[in-house]
Amino acid sequence: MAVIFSGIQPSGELTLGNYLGALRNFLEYQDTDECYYCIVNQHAITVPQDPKELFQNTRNLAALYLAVGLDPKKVTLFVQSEVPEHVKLGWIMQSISYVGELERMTQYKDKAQKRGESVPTALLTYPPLMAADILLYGTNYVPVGNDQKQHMELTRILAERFNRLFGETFVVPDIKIGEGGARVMSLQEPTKKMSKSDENQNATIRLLDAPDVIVKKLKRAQTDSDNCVRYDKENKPGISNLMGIYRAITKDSYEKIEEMYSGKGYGAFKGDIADLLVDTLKPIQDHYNELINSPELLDSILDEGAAKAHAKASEMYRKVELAMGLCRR
Ligand code: AQP
Repeated sequence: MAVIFSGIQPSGELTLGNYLGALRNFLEYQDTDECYYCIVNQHAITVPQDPKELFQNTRNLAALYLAVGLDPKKVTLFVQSEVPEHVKLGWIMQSISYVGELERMTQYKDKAQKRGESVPTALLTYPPLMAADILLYGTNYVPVGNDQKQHMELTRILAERFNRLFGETFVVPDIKIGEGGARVMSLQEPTKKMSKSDENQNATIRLLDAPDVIVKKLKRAQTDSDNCVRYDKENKPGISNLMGIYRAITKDSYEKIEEMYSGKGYGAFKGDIADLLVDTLKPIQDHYNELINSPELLDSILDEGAAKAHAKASEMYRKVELAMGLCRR
């Protein structure tokens, strides 16, 4: 039985990218493996958050984890800030990380650029905290979207570095990018990834978007002018992104999609993707609405999850303290 860990930030309403790249793939492991799924609220504060929104988004994300089908009897679902070992090990991971390697992270460069002069230090030290999240549980596999590949490589480097410096302590984890988990791109700027914190509402499909909103956003999605459904990421990024979404849901090959829409134009294709998304998201939305109205149930699941995660994480943290001499006895 492998140990699986992954997390999502409660930094806004989840997108189709979060679903296809991460959340959907979490389900694959719950029947066979030891799974830890985390709401990484301490990562969310690496950029400014409104406290009331963060509080609400944390609960909403817990409800969404369950709404897609995660079973709290099978997986450990918890909030990062409720298990103090995450930041404790995060600090230790910072002590073995180099500023240069953190500055090279694409996510840091992208997000720092948007903050001008006021770049929070935590934005730079996000990857050591992510490494801590993963390494605390003896994780073998981390199901994430392809955008997290660089952070995962750094996690592996930090685990190996620690083991070399202080003796064999951490399992060196592998990334698992699910089928169809390739990057989902913005509907408005298809060379940029779809992100839940994007302020342009037309750029993202949100998991809780109403059917008419999904139809409208797809109609407005950027494409090119030749009206031919053909996969060409380089020259036709908009339609290729929509084809990627279609393929991730139906599992149809690009060749098959091209054949099906030959001579039909973008309008028909966009209409069919809208229908497909509405049908895919409807059961998740219905289940979500039930759960979000059951606060006591959500709290008891998260309380139990935090207790289980803490028990496991504190064992690993103790090993780390002993290995580093960071204790009296
Ligand atoms: N566009 C995407 N395509 C595929 N996978 C994606 N993920 C995010 N966007 C896409 C995957 O979703 C998981 C959750 O990521 P996160 O919330 O920890 O941070 P993120 O990658 O920075 O996601 P966002 O939506 O872009 O959040 P913000 O806007 O707050 O930074 C990860 O597994 C990620 O790979």
